[in-house]
Amino acid sequence: MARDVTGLYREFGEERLPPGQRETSRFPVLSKSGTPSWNPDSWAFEVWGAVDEDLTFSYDEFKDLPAETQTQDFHCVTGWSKFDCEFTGVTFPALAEMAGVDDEAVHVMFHALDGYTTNLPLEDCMREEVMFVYEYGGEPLPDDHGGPLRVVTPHKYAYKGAKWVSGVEFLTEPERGYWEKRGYSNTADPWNEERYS
Ligand SMILES: Nc1nc2c(c(=O)[nH]1)N[C@H]1C(S)=C(S)[C@@H](COP(=O)(O)O)O[C@H]1N2
Ligand SMILES: [Mo]
Repeated sequence: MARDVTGLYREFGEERLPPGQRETSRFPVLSKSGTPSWNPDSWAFEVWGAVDEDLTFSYDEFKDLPAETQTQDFHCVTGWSKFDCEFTGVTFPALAEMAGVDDEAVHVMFHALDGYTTNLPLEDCMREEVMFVYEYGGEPLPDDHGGPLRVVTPHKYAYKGAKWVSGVEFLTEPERGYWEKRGYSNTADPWNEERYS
């Protein structure tokens, strides 16, 4: 059973569709460069930085972790939103619990196979809706949408969700990721239209 978290907009605004967004039933692909290839035998996902224990998972190991399925909305900073996406994966708080986050950790950097990075304050990550996703609609996540593993951040514009995520770094100081260094908003609240900075 999917957990429906599409009501989270009530924390941020009156309307489910954030201002300036248009609803689409398509699922467009947006990437800074092409879709990187990955080898299921050597692919690894790593957790490091301000944690008790660095972690490494193979694809099979990651898929054996306790998972859940959520129905979420998806908001792209370029103006389209897709409602009711069904994502399966591991929640950020569950992963943080496994690693044991240090008291000094305040920020998170997500790293991806295409060289992309994106950052969020730790408290914006410690939400059940922030997930490491490997299935979309009950099928393996398509490569164009970030397969084998991507992050989703339904309370933020989607550039905060790294496709092809290869690692999570816990930081003791804020840092900026790829688009955050290039003029996209560091905070990215769709209901406050924090698109550019
Ligand atoms: N690794 C990586 N993740 C990324 C990007 C990227 O270029 N590389 N683009 C971001 C942007 S700007 C958006 S809008 C979403 C798009 O996700 P989609 O292609 O599944 O729609 O992925 C985000 N995550
Ligand atoms: Mo985007």
